[in-house]
Amino acid sequence: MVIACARSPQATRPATITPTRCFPRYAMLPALASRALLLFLLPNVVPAGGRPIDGGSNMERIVGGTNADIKDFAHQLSLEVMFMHSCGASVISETFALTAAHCVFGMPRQPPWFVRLRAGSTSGFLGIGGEMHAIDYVEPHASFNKTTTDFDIGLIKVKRPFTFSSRISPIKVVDERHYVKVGSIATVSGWGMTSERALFTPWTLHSVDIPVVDRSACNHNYTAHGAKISERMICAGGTGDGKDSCQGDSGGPLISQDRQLIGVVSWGYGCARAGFPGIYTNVAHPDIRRFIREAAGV
Ligand code: 4AZ
Repeated sequence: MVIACARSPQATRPATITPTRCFPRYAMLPALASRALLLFLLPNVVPAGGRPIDGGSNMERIVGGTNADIKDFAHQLSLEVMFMHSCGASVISETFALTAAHCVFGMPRQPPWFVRLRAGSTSGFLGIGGEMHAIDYVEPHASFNKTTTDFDIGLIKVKRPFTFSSRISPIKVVDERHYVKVGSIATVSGWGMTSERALFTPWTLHSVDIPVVDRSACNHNYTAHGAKISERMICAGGTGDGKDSCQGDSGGPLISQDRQLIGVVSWGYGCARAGFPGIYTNVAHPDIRRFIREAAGV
């Protein structure tokens, strides 16, 4: 979400460059609450781009994507804080969901009742439907660094197991070191912003196909602006075709063509800017994959 992202602290970056690195969303509760209030007061709000936030099936989703049905993304979850979509997450077992560390960082290990997961629903922002899951505990990776956004992976254990169905089912987590090839197409889904300047996240789940791009080329562009792409990160998109993940997609899944979870939406410089791919946590990296295996048994 736009409101949850802070100016990156690197002093070397020119004043005009402000990558969207997120700090803990939990700290943004008052902003979330006021945004909810605004929505109730303005039922037909139009985001900065001038389009209504919901409507026909041709609406732009994610950035440059299309509407998606939860049945095709039955692993997709919405992490809600105070009844508002906050982050994406993925079902990886009966009791565990995978998300970004920055989505749960700063929360108490056992979060309050109003932090919940919604499963099995296509609608997101102030979502309805599906089943709600109270959270047993959250566990961000111990090495997560909120300045560099390295090790941006976290687990959420639910109190009651997910009831698997056509709308709720686990996604296979890619094996350790089974790195995705540069140039292969991956799919990212979520309820995030449809443009960098949007004010509201959409009602409906959406998805977009993007190519995985070379890390060193990606690092080259980001390094010029004071950010570093570590081996625990995958770059995808940024080809200038207007397709990307954006704020609010964080924590959600990037899956391969053979439907394995290869990435978790993490950060990026704006959304859909040419030369600045979206950055995803590299699930196949041993440090990330081991954490998932040891903490969730998956
Ligand atoms: C975010 O803040 C975010 N364009 C997610 C994805 C991207 C940028 C920011 C990638 O949640």
